[in-house]
Amino acid sequence: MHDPLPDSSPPTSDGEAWYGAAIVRPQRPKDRTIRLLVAATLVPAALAVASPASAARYLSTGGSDANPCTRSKPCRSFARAYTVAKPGAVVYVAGGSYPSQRMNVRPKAHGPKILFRPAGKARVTIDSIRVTRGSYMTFRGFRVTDDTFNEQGARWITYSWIKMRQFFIRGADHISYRYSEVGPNGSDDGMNWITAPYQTNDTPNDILFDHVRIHDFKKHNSGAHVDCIGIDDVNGLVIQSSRFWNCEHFSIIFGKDLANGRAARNVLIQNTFFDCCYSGYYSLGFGDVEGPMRIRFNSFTLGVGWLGGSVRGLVFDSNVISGNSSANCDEAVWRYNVVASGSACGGRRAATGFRSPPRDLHLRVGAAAVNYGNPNSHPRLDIDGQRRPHGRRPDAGADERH
Ligand SMILES: [Ca+2]
Ligand SMILES: [Ca+2]
Repeated sequence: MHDPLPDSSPPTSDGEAWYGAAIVRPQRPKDRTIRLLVAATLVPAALAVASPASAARYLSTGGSDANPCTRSKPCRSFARAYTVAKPGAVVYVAGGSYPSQRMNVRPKAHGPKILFRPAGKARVTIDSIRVTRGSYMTFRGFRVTDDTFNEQGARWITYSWIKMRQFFIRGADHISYRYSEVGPNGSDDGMNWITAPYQTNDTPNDILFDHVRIHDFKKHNSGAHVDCIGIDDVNGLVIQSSRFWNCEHFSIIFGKDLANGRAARNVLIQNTFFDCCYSGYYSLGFGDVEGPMRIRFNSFTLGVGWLGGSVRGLVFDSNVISGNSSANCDEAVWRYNVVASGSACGGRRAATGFRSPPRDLHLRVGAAAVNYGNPNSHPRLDIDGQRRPHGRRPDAGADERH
């Protein structure tokens, strides 16, 4: 019922269309963060030309880690290339299929990040990327067959334009996923997780998902509970301009880490389409939340629900939600929300005005959400990268109608 998945080929300079093609009209990058992203990917290349200190390195499936990772003598493993590369270097990866890459390396003390990318338009497939220890690295434009796994020794890692099956963030800090795609899961009922490593207090800090598509986390075996993401112990998490669909139970379940008792705090979720679910009841399920958690300018095809834990500091601001229970009104601060059925908790009761749900949650002409969003505080851009507000006030939901 959704658009075909995008081509997994490495992105071109017009990569924005790769993300946008299936769900939104392609937009030029207008967002400052996107411009910075583009700048960040260009700067290392410029340095590589200008300065031998950040000379390019090369990898190929036929290379050897006894080599210096030069063009004529390429290396074989990502870890070896990282070790010999200087901050800001580009590592060009020749086409082909690479086995799992474990980064257990001496971390660089500072950036700019070392960029791993396909050489030219090569197609590069990697079984998995596991960062056990390492810092300041960007993986860009690869297909990862299995997972990307950030362990507690991982710092300042970016995944950009990566198509993968699953991700794990377990105690790692400063981890970004941008313009990437996650899913579908496999027959083992796997799901994505953000929390401390097993039986530790090592909270993951400063995590970003920006323009990420997470979908098709299904239950394959009876009795399994499968969500698109499980989030327990995390401090500092932003999920924005992203899209969830075909999650079995919930899009996101917030809970408490069983070992250390900590839950999510300092969370912002904005400009995201949540289409939910196969057999679950809620887009967002709140088991435990320490807060603050701000959920603003999102569009939901299903409601949100409390699961019986301790939930504090939750604000719902300027969302469009298909249904909501009046019992939720006292559990959070609600303002400027549009709710189609049930209680809007002081907001507006009206049809969602979605253009073509579940696939397309942009707003129709005349939708009640148009010009109903919070006029005093809002994201500068919408899910499409279009400016807010358009007209006299911002629109509720992820889409600002232009
Ligand atoms: Ca508006
Ligand atoms: Ca828009």
